Amino acid sequence: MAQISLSRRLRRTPFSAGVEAAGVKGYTVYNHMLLPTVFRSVQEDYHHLKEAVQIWDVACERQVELRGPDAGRLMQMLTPRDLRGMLPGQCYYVPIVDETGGMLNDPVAVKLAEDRWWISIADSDLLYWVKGIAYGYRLDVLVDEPDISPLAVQGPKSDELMARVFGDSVRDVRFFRFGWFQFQGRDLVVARSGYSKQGGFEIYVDGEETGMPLWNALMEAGKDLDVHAGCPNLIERIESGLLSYGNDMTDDNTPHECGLGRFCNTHTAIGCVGRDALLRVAKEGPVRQIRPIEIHGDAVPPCDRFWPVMAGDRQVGRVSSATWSPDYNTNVAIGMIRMTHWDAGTEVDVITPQGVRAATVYETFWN
Ligand code: THG
Repeated sequence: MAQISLSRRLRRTPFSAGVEAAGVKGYTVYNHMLLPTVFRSVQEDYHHLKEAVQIWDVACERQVELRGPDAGRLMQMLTPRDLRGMLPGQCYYVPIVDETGGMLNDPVAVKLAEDRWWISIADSDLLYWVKGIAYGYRLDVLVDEPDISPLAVQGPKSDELMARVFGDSVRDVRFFRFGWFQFQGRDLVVARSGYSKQGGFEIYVDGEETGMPLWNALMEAGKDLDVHAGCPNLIERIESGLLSYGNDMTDDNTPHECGLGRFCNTHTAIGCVGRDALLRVAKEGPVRQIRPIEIHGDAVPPCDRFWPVMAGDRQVGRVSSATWSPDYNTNVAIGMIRMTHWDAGTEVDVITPQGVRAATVYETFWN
């Protein structure tokens, strides 16, 4: 296999030295930055994530910062989720849509103060869209990418490890809330969130200097908890139905097609630039939607292009992510399925690179 050539354009992170020392075996590129994908093996990493605690370099979850009197107004222009009830200290998962209602990103919004927000982005260059809106509407707000690098602590033993480094009060942080916690005299945002359903935290590390000291402190404090370097795990995230922007959805999809309707309040999200378009499509409802799909038979190969989903000789959807699940002893997948075949229990065929496989469509994910 050819290698990806490294250069300054493919950004390292404050934790890259620790990731390398831990023996990282694979990377992907996310927001023009290195994101580890495997340490021991994807399956070993998966079992360990469900049993112990892992430290994840997710610095590639870059922040788009909004700062100024119009920050809240700008944030509401970006998303159909109603933000009026959101308080400083809260995080919201927010679909971001363009003027056609197409998904531009699916970040976590972090409300630091009325006039200061972070948008913790998935893999698309959202900064330019946000700057364009701010400039075009002459808003009184600064938009930039600060030097903030999230470090995730994920797994069932996260609370114990975090309490050892940040004190017992970190246990009181509720899901999708954050607090300010000190490490070596610096105040850091610590949220209970993360890209797994095994529980855990995300530490928003400010600048480069604290990166390795924090990494090392967590590794040291968690020795008897079997702490290990980890990363977002393909198997766990498919079982959990955590979507991957650019893989499972693009700007061709509305939030409703992505199953993110529960994060939309399009009627009351006044100011959202995609509101009219979404009100139009939401009236009819989507005609295709994200679904969990079980692909029967042996382990499937990596899914690096759409796999057609067929009903006889008619295409009724596509698979965008798939992998073998050791815990469920079958192949788990995420796909976009037409409404005629999206009911739970519908039998379909998936055209994989290794041939046609029988598959079953479901409505709820595994984890
Ligand atoms: N954390 C932070 N930034 C991120 C991610 C993250 N940026 C990139 C990427 N992940 C954005 N995508 C997601 C997708 C799912 C979730 C968070 C970010 C998520 N979803 C839960 C769910 O769907 O069950 C909870 C949503 C809720 O109840 O509000 O956590 O992981 N900082």
